[in-house]
Amino acid sequence: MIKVITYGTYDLLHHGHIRLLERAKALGDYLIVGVTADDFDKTRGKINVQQSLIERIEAVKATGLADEIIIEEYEGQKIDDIKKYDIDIFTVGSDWVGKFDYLNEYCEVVYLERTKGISSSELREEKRSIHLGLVGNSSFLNKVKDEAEYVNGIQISALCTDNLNIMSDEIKKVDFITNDYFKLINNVDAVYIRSLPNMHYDQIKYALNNGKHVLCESPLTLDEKQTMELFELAKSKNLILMEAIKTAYATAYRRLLLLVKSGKIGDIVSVDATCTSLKNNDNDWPGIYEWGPTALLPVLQMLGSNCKDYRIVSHIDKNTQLDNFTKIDFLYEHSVASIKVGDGVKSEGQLIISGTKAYVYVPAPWWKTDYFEIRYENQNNNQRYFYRLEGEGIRHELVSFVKSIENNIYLGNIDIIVTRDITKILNFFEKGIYQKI
Ligand code: C2G
Repeated sequence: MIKVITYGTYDLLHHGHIRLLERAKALGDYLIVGVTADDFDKTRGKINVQQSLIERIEAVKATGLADEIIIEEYEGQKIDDIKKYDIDIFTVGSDWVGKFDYLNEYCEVVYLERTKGISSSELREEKRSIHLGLVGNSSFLNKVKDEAEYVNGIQISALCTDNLNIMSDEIKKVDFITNDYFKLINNVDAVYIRSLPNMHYDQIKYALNNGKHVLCESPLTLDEKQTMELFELAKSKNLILMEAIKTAYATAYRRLLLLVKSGKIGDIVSVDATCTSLKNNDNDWPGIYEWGPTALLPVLQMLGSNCKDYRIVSHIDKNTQLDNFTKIDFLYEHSVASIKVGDGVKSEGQLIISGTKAYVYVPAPWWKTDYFEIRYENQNNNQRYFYRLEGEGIRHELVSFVKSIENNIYLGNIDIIVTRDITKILNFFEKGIYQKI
């Protein structure tokens, strides 16, 4: 019996895929199809896959061409599979010609002519393209513009800023540039807001009242009630309101969150996150807004919202009278947490999650990490995880925003309760409920 194997994402299955599978099947007597896992696709740069792994497996199964379906999860798995399944022929489309010659050492390699005129990415692009407007005075908008180039279904078509001189030449090519937010709103389908936190509430409310989806940097607002009011408004208008914290969309961070919540390190007893930078420009907002939401993310996503007590201590800059370093301690029923954040003090930007069986160590800068370790008492059992991260998570965040709009359901990685609690904690700050040193 001649056994054939082939691999693919098989997103939005089309006749090009089916022709490949038919010809692969004809090469032998038994065909195994390896369908790529979501994380594996992300690490190899395919971030726009529309369908889940299960949907893609079901579609391949429905063709009736595969005698067996497996999941491709890591680089190099093909060699393991060829040995494990005693494969005679590996085949793939001619768009990969040459890339898998190394498999000749293990089996015959056959490249089949790719079917012209059809591809999953073209099918994805055919979906309505969402016109996104960027709002704010931060050079970070240049990064968002660059990242959007990797995302199917969205195009940056407008910019609202008072600070055009720090914007890139690329971003200045957009169709519509203004410093008038209300004019911008009439020219887009959705907005990405990175303005001062105290402007968010009014800007989000106006956008939603004009039928626009919103992706807004955290904190969404500075008042818990306002945050919940905006989510209600978005829901009533069938619009997407999504908080932007790019770390939540970094593959490594997502995986460590899932591992920890699955009990991998036992009961979580402590979460300790540090994020600091030295002011890259004279923000006239409290330093806690720069890093507070990011540092709060693992605390709230791992320990939840039933914190019994907080202690907020801030180091105040003598000149600006603003906090340039803040430490917040949290007391939960059976755990503690602490965050140290600052936009005027340097410290070790690591994340440590302490558990009853092991602990997670994420090296600095943990908030854009592609790597973490799970460390045990017996160091021989330590495990290292690596997930390539392109673009600090911004492109994945934009993909999530687009998918939410296209599917008309919130598919973001940050629960509304977490967004609410970030607002609540920062509101303590707004009200001055913190100790100054
Ligand atoms: N294909 C084809 N004709 C097309 C599109 C795709 O013959 N018009 C083939 C591809 O060459 C591949 C298979 O169909 O052999 C699945 O294509 P994709 O889902 O795009 O997956 P891809 O990333 O190309 O998978 O490691 C090998 C890769 O996983 C191949």
